[in-house]
Amino acid sequence: MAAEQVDIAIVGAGFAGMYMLHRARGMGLRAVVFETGDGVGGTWYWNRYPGARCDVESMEYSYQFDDDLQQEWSWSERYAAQPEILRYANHVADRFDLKRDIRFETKVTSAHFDDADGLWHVATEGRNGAVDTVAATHLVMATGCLSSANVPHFEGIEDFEGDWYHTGRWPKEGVDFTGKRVAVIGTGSSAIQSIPVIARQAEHLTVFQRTPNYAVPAHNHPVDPERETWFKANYKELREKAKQGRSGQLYSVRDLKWGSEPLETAKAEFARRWDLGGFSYLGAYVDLLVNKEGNDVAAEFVREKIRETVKDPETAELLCPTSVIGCKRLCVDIGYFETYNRDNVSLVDISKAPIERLTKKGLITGGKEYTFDAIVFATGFDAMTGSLNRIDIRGRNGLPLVEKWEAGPRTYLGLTTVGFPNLFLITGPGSPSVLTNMLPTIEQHVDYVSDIIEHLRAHGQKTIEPEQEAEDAWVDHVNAIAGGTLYPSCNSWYLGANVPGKPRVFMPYPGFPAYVKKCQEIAANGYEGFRLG
Ligand code: NA7
Repeated sequence: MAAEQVDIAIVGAGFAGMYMLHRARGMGLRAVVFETGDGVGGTWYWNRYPGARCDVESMEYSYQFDDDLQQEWSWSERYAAQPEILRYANHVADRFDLKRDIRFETKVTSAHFDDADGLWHVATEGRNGAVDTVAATHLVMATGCLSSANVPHFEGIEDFEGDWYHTGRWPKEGVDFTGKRVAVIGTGSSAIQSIPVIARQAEHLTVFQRTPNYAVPAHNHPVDPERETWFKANYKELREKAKQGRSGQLYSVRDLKWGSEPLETAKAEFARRWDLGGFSYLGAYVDLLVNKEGNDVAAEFVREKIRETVKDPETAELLCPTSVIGCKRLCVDIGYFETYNRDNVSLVDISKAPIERLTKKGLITGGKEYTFDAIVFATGFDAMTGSLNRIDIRGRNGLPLVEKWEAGPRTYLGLTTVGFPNLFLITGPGSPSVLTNMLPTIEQHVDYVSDIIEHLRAHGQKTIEPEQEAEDAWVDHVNAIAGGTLYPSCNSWYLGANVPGKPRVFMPYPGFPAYVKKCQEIAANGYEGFRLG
């Protein structure tokens, strides 16, 4: 029997996959979405750990493609918690009747481009191991930037008799830590969000820290109804304004360079922004991720706050990061540093003595065994390329994507890659993606892909892929821009430095909103840099 054929196969039913499906239907195309989970939501489906919350303000972290949708939905808090975001994802899926074209519990195992028929042949594994294939003209990878859990290969993990969890694969039914001795490994954003919540439940919580992280307060609160009304009345203008911002968000980034004000004024500005809460802290000066001197002052301000908050001076010092602030994504916390003042919380520095192995009862570091009932790996993700590389994707002449990307991802605009016709990466490496508010960035990419597909159809063309020269130039450009910043100075997941053996390449493009302008220019010039066939 001939394989089912569709116009677009979409991998992933998070915010990107859902919107792509909606747009595809709007163009009258036959589209199908494959999703490993049994529901929509992507990142917000998997990351159910206690305290999981978005670090972008909820009034901005939503779709804007449909005004009725944004008018009817109400967020309850300044920063929405995971269950509310998941409810929103389901609301959107139901409102636009998306689920009927989403194949849940269906994992894409391979996607091969066939030069002979010009189609993508997508193999899937569904419920009870049922295998299937679908042929598609276009393949859209809406697989998310932080979807592929990074569980370190600790020796002895199979010996551990307690329970262990990864924050990015949290059990749906939740976990009750009451009366338990719990370990959290990692101090990234997921740990910083979950530690205060787990500490309130557990009998004792031990945090194993390899690198301390900067966190600024969320000052979270219920959404003020008056502000909501104002926001909704002005949504159009506010969304437009946000698109002009460095990260696609409304918080103010002053058009002032470090050094343009006296030091005391600068410190007062950091204090003001600390009181506002959230990412606006790094908007005090436009060049804080370029100017080391300014960055040092911004960083020291946070360290002072940590020393003021954490009563035990030794613990406080261990919690003080020394790297560039903002080099790793800034964390937005609710009571994180205060948690270390609790009697049932202790911090173990593993920067010099890594975890040697897991044991039946716990783990060993620095020659000492620590025993636990449960271990939480808050160890992050194989970001941006992990979920693509875990699928056997092959382009022209059977070239595997992992092989092409052996020394790091190579794309044109973070959207397409030479040798893989009609393959589109939503918020892929080489696009601003994780350095921005993901929802508008997703919409921009999906709209762009939709325009490309319409263009192809209108011109009777079947395939699109970048020119080698355009891709090389884009990769060089991304590297040059990132190289001119302080981003490459630390071991962040932006660089792939958190996954042993992963090539060290700065993956997101620090250039929003210029990126959008560039995309528009390319389209206006008849998709310059692309080969249409
Ligand atoms: P992150 O930010 O990658 O944090 C992972 C943490 O786990 C970080 O502190 C790591 O230390 C630590 N880690 C990773 N591997 C190990 C091993 N083998 N031993 C000890 N510690 C380890 O992931 P998150 O999930 O917290 O956040 C990801 C993003 O989600 C975040 O930026 C927000 O955008 C939302 P390291 O710093 O590498 O020394």
